[in-house]
Amino acid sequence: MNPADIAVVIVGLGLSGILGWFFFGPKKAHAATQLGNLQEVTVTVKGGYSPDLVRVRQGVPLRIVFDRQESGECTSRVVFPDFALNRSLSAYGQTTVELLPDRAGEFGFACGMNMVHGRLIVESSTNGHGAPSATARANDSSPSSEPGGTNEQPDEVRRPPDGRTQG
Ligand SMILES: [Cu+2]
Repeated sequence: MNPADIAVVIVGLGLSGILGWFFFGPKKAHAATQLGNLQEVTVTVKGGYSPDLVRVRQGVPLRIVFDRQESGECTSRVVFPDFALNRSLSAYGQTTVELLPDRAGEFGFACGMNMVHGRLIVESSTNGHGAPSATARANDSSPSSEPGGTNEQPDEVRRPPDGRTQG
């Protein structure tokens, strides 16, 4: 074997490694960006969802901006069955979808025909012994300075009625 042959073998091995990783390696989930008491991710819609695997935190309102770079019927709708959410996506535009991932686990989403798919991986916010995340606590003043104010957040904390009067 001369050096050129050895180089060819090494390149070949490297290429097979890359191909093997590409097809059989672990799929890397894209983590949503944490913005205080909100997490956001942009998903490009073009023949599929990119990223199609999104890692989010449990209990933090999630905003998904679907950037749809195509027209046509297939991806004109996105459906999150587990969140009872069904939204039409405008062609060549961005559509914002908001939901609260209140349960940990994996939840699929798909086009209206259930042909193209993506998944949300909701990670439990409590690791082990239930300490609430420090960032969520620090941002107690929720950033509700948006015009319109159509944020739907289940933030009503009911206090038990005060049954006692002072006498
Ligand atoms: Cu479709």
